[in-house]
Amino acid sequence: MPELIDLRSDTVTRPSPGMRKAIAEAEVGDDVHGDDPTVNRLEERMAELTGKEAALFVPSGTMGNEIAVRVHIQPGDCVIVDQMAHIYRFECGSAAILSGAFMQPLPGDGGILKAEEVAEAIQEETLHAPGTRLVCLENTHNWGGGCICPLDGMQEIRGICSERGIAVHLDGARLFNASVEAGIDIRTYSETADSVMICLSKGLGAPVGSVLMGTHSFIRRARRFRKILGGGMRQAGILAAAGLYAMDHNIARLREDHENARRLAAALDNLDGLSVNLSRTQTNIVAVDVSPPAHSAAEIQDSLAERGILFLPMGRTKLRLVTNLDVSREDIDVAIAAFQDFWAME
Ligand code: TLP
Repeated sequence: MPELIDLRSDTVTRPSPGMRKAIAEAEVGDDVHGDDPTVNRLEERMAELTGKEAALFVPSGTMGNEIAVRVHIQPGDCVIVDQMAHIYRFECGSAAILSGAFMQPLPGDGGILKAEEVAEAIQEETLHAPGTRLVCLENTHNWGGGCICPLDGMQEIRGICSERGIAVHLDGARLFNASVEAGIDIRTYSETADSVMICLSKGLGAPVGSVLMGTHSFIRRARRFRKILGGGMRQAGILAAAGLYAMDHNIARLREDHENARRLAAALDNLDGLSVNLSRTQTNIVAVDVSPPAHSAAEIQDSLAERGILFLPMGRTKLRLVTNLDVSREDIDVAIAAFQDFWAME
């Protein structure tokens, strides 16, 4: 079996020796009592970076998003999302289960919500209809192939929502990727939302952890919901230390992942029966359309796995390959050669 090249997600990375050293040396305390100095440092740094008043370290992006929904709305309130949003599609329906959210998915444009669509969809609460309380944005957009939401569109949505007293939450699982690629700082993106969730365990390579930011009162309530969900961690400084190390070492290098993704995308787009929207391949996700009659997505996935190249299907007719910290430029060339080899066997 050749050595595996794992493109299933950017969540698959393993902590580097430097990160493991930071973990080993972390100062810790009981974070449920607010006593963990490393967690406190991470939360302060993330609040500062996003320009928000406060932050909360959570075990996962899903928990960060779902706590945000729970704090922003009351059961039965309407939440506007794009129809392929992670919060809507890939969090097991938690917004309905945990918050009683009435989700209103909009078509968007490949994952990006359009301001006019949002303005049209907002509804006032009446005797019969639920009222819109929250709009959720996602940047970069996972299902949209890692595409970056244009800042002006986000600002426009924020403006519409502010006028109508509606909160905005930003799922920034990969906001660092957007920031590095677009040259727009995290604070500017964060100004377009009341709350922001950012993952440290995706492109940044930390093993665990995401951070939720908002006002002091928002984070106070979020802390309570984290406890309700069983997400109150104790000596979590060992995890926060990995996050701090990741922020010190792994942000600027995200560009390498983006270049690798573009290289891979261009090569796969050249193969018969595969196509990639190259203009949308802006960060570290390559979303590949598989058109019949060549091969099914599942067949390609299985055959490439036999050659040591791992990735996941995205529905029945798409593949998703995610470049990451543990995949080098040479690995990308090996992956490209494996695809070409499989195609040549036709
Ligand atoms: N996404 C995972 C899978 O769940 C699909 C991945 O491999 O990409 N927001 C966005 C935009 C995400 O892509 C993810 C994870 C999350 C939130 C949730 O983060 P975790 O996995 O930490 O709960």
